[in-house]
Amino acid sequence: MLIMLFILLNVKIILFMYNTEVVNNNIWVFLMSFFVILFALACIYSLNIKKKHWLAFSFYSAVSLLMFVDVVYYGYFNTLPSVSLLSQVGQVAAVGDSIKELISIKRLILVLDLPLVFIYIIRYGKYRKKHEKHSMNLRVVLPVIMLAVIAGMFIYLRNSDLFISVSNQEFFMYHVKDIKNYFIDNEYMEGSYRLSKGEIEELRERTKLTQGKYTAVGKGKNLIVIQVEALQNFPINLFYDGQEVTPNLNRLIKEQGILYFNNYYQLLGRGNTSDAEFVTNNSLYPSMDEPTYVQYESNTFYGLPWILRDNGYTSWVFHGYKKEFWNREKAYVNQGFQRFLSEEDYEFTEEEVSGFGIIDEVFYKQTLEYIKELDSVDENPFHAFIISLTSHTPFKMPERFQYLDIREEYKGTILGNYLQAIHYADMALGKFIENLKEEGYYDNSVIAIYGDHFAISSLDKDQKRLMTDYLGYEYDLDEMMKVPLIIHVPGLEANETIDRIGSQLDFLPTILNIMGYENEKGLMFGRDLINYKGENLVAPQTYAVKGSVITDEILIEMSRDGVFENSRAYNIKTRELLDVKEYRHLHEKALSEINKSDYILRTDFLRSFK
Ligand code: GP9
Ligand code: MN
Repeated sequence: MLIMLFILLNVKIILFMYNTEVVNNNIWVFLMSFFVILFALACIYSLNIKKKHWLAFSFYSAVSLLMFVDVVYYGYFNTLPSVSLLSQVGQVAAVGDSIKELISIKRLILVLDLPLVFIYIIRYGKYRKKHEKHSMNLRVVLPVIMLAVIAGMFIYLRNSDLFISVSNQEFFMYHVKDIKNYFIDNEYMEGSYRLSKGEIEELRERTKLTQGKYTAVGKGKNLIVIQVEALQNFPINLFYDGQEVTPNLNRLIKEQGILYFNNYYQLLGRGNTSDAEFVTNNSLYPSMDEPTYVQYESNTFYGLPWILRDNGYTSWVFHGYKKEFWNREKAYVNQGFQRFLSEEDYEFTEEEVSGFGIIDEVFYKQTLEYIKELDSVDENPFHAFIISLTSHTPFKMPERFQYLDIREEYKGTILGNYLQAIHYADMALGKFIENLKEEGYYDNSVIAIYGDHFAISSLDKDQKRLMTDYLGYEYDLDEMMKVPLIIHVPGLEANETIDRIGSQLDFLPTILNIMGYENEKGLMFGRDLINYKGENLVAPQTYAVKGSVITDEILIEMSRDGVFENSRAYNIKTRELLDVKEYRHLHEKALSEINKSDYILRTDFLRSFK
């Protein structure tokens, strides 16, 4: 029976490696898993207990289930999960639809056999035991030999440059390392990484408001920021069989007073939508341990809501879903929002719900009423941060909200569904902007609209193929992570498309320049995309592993195994592959920026910063 489990587990190692796209040092990765399993089963075999078949089955089930969780998580985030995420399991039910999409047979197969093995053990477990009467010596010697082999391999890897690569990819080593980091990393970080005086000064300089193009054009105006769920850049100006996918946004982009940033990227950590919010409002990198709103709920922040409040504004946030989700309700307090209008503040019928929550049309309509209330708080301008929801993965809109004619071949595909969903989101947003105009808010408010993150993954082979076929060019990480940023500035006599590279990290300095307010008590890692003269970079940590970089010219996709030399670099415009070694300085710059920002979060630096 143990032999059967041993064989099955080896098959599962291969499935795990396939699903998690192990690309480097495969033999080492396999051998390590192989010997750890052999060691565990040998230990069980050597025990002198009656129910050892159940112990073996428990081990087998635990490994199978964890592998399954790993590959499902990998399917979405392109990285293995960390134990620190256990605090987030409560959110699983809410994202049920998204998870269902990920449970394909190539992943499910890791656990499908468990009931069969269970039945097999009930029937034959006891019987097999009689045949396992080997000598005591063998029982002891076998685990000891295995342990020696594992120790030997470990020491060899430790002393070679294979260690990082293998430990980032191999099932057991990854989880042991992750648990170790979880318990002792904090101490390590605080003790060993410090921001030097020079670095703090450089950040302080970076954070200052300098007079430049469009500075303070929006001063004294309201600020309405709309974060649109899963709005990518590719649907902008796209026609599907002659049908305009986002007609309202396209029309808006052409109006006077519009700045359209068409090379703008998402920058997420573990908290998806909520990290897009966090990064946008604070110009700090998101945490990679837990959603930033959870891990640093009670830190001191000095982002957009606080800065505007210090300039007389009242700052409210609106989102049509449960207030506890992503820990928003608690986190918003230290983010600086004075009131959070969540699902419970909206009225809706069952018909007015799609997928995740209240449909955008109903949400925006009632939000407008709340905005009137916000406007009447005092004579000063207001700040409204609005987070939409309907265009959420898997984008399955009820028939009554599907307005596009989708060709048979795309019906039911993620692209077909997404086009319908984003078309609906655009329609609802268009109505909202019309209503803002009617109520007189359009002319006295700066309005910023951007997407929180991607909708269709270039890391999923099927989705990548579908998108590449449809778009007619390779759908790669750069197109996947690109979201539009559109800023309407009343009184601005220009219409400009700004195509320099930037990300959500750059939103705060960019909008502060337009609004004309200085960040006096915080630090910002982003750049004002209108005035910054130097070379900007985008340093993602999810979907592309930490250490990846995007600049105006190139994209470095850090290797899955964490070894820089194994990474891929290509020219964004020509797609020509480049020698990654030439770009180490960019990679190091990205790491250093992330680490500095991380230090600020971990030490709650802004609490005592002056
Ligand atoms: C839920 C919404 C969706 O409130 O923000 O979150 P996501 O699943 O995109 O992170
Ligand atoms: Mn989202």
